[in-house]
Formats: sequence, structure tokens, C-alpha cells
Amino acid sequence: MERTFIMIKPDGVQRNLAGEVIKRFETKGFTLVGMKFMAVPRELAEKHYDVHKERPFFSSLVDFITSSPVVAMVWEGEGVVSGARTLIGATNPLTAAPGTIRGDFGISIGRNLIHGSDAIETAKTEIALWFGEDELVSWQPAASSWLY
Ligand code: FUP
Repeated sequence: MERTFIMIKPDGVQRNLAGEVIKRFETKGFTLVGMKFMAVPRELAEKHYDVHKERPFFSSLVDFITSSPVVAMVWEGEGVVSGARTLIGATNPLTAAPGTIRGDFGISIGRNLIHGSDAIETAKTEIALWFGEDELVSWQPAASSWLY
């Protein structure tokens, strides 16, 4: 089953939006298979954002992600990588559609609340970077598959 890496960034935690974000993923019908509340070591932040290392905002991005705790999660479900991106909305919260997490709660691109893997391959890399296999739990919701 497809999985994606989702992180509630420091601004999402500081603004007490973690529950709201988790609720949106739950009610959509995706399944939580891993979650931890953590301070992010600088080395991990740099690896996570390695694709942006030549960009001018790289060091401020790493400073921000390491400034305060995050909620790191893995969600599972059919089409969850692109489905999560739809829930999250465009990178710039100012132009993100209303109804999306960034569109409903954000203003600034540097404070856009949440990260979600951008492709299936990226998701695999990011899950392996942030979680050990023993931190991920495969489980079946008791109610059957019509419940979505
Ligand atoms: P997204 O996949 O929507 O999270 O966006 P990107 O991977 O393009 O960017 C990663 C993070 O870099 C964004 F969440 C915020 C930050 N960023 C900036 O601060 N300025 C920019 O111009 C672009 C991205």
C-alpha cells in the first residue's frame, strides 16, 4: 500500500494546529502508520532538504525546521502521496486554495505549516530518512473497506 511522509512544521505545532491537521488526514480516510513528536537534528534537516541546498532560502529553511519541534508522520492509503498534496495545498499559502491546510491557515511561504512528499519515490526516501522500520505499524481498521 502506498505511503507518504508528512511533517507538521514548527509553525503548525506552535499554532496548536497539529490536531486539526491530523483530523483532516483521518477524516479523508488515510491511515496513520507512524508518528513522532521530535526536535529535528540539523543534519537530518539538511538531508531532508538536500534538493534545495543551492537555493538562497536553504539555510533559513534549515534554521526554521530545527528551531522548534515537529510532528513527523507516515500516512498510508490508495493515492496517498498525491492525495496528501491535495489536502496540503500549494507551496505558497497566499495562493493555496481555500479548503486546503495551507490555504486555510497560512500566509507566508516560509511558514507554510506542513510538508508532504511530492512523489512516490521521494516518499520512500523520506520515510526511510525519518523512520526506522520498527517505528511503522501496519494495521487494518476494524470497519471494512466501505468506510470512506
Ligand atoms: P513543497 O513541496 O510545497 O513543500 O515546496 P518545495 O519543496 O518547493 O519547498 C520546500 C520548502 O521550502 C517550502 F515548504 C518552503 C520553502 N521555500 C521557501 O522558503 N521559499 C521558496 O521560494 C520556496 C520554498
